[in-house]
Amino acid sequence: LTTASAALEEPITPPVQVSYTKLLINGNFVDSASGKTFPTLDPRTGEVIAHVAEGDAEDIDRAVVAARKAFDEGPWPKMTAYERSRILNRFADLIEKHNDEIAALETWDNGKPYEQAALGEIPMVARLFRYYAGWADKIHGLIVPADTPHHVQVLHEPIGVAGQIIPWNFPLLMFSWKVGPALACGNTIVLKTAEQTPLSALFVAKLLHEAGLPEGVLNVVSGYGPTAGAALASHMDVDKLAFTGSTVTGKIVQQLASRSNLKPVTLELGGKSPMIIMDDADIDQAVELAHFALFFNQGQCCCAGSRTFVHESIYDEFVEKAKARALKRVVGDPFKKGVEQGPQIDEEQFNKILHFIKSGVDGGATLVSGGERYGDRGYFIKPTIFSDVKDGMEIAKEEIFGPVQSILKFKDLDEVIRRANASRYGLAAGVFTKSLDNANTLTRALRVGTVWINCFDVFDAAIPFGGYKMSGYGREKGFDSLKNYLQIKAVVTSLKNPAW
Ligand code: TXE
Repeated sequence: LTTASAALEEPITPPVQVSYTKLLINGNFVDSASGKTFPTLDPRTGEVIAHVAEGDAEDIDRAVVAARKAFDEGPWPKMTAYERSRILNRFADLIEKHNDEIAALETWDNGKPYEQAALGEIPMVARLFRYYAGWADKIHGLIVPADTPHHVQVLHEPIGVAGQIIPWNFPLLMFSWKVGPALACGNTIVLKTAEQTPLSALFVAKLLHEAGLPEGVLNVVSGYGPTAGAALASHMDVDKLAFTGSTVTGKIVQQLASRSNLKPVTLELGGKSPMIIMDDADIDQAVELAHFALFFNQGQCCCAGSRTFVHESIYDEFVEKAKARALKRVVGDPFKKGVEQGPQIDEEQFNKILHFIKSGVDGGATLVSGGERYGDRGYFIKPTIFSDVKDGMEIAKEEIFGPVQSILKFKDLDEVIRRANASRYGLAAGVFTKSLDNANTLTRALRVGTVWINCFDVFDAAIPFGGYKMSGYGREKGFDSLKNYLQIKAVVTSLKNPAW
């Protein structure tokens, strides 16, 4: 069960320096109130990249005070929408200018392949800010007809100070999904990054200020969840909370929000997304797509196609080909050209994944490839495949969040619909078929926020993304995301002369 490798020799020196490690509060980089720092690690080796200021409740409070002032006194919410739009566009220009540097920082802190960051994610971040720059001056209310002699306006106003908590799997992309729409609507923000990946957000937040963002509008606090994150979720002066992370923590932040000031919450949580391969599929293409759906980003995607359902008539051939593809997957130093898979984010996730692999073996699934760590340092795991996976097994129910593909067999459409929906999650699904009828039936029957037909992981700035069931609620990206950051005010004016 060996794996193609780009050999883990000495790690390549990242072509970037760490410039910012302090908290960004009110437009300035400052130490944490406690003076404490925490290390952020290189997942290739487990070595320290930098020590970063560790924010906690007191720093969150300082950041909220700054965001509150910037909201209440302006100029940000009072500026013309066009001027806000121009600042967001200038920010997108600066991201493009620094694309490779930002990508290197992201790879260093997160472990994702540099090519993926430089050619895919960072350009998408710039695109997303342009998309929301385009919305800034097109957010407007309504005039609605009433039964009585009144002139009725519905105003769409910014919601106020937004608290945003993001994870480590796509640090800057998650930054953009949260910050883009919130700024376009005229809100101010306190953002808490994930403790594993604090670096890239600090770098781009500086660029956003260079683009003309007034001080206090975006405050970035690095720190841990139970301290800084919990303080943000329970702060009485935060008007809205947006969270991406695990379902367990999503429940906690929702409770904190309701126990404090009832701030509205949107949650983007875990998943166990089905990837359904019908019997009419081109097997080679299906294998490649299902491989991508699961292994992309080291398997660390909330929407990973982590239950590969394959029709019984093509099952054996599919498993053989999936194995061949997994064995060819190039694992190694993510800065090296051609590397498809870098390390997992940290030791905790690494151990969690190895636990699930053991559980798959103990539970009776057939280990087809991988199944162990790769190399002898850092957090690399061999691309792993299980066949003969049954619905009741832990690996078929829980979010593994790693490079572990579970292949399940099905007989007919009704059966696969029932089994695909028998999950407490409902984030996404993939469907691979040449039949329009199969595609239409599955699309309507699957209880998920996104259905990808003959594709997977297509993330356009304009396409809404979010979950059904315990994958959360609210949508990010697209027009729908703006609704998370707007208040609605009805203005009813008595008409003196209704006829006119
Ligand atoms: O998540 P957490 P973790 C899933 C995935 C992964 C698992 C655990 O299955 O293996 O979650 O990862 C902050 N109050 N996803 O532990 O805890 C935390 O600091 C407020 C899916 O990293 O949810 C970080 O900023 N905030 C996922 C963020 O929450 C708290 C992406 C996410 O951390 C907090 C990541 C608290 N009490 C993991 N505790 C996706 N949906 O894409 C933690 N945080």
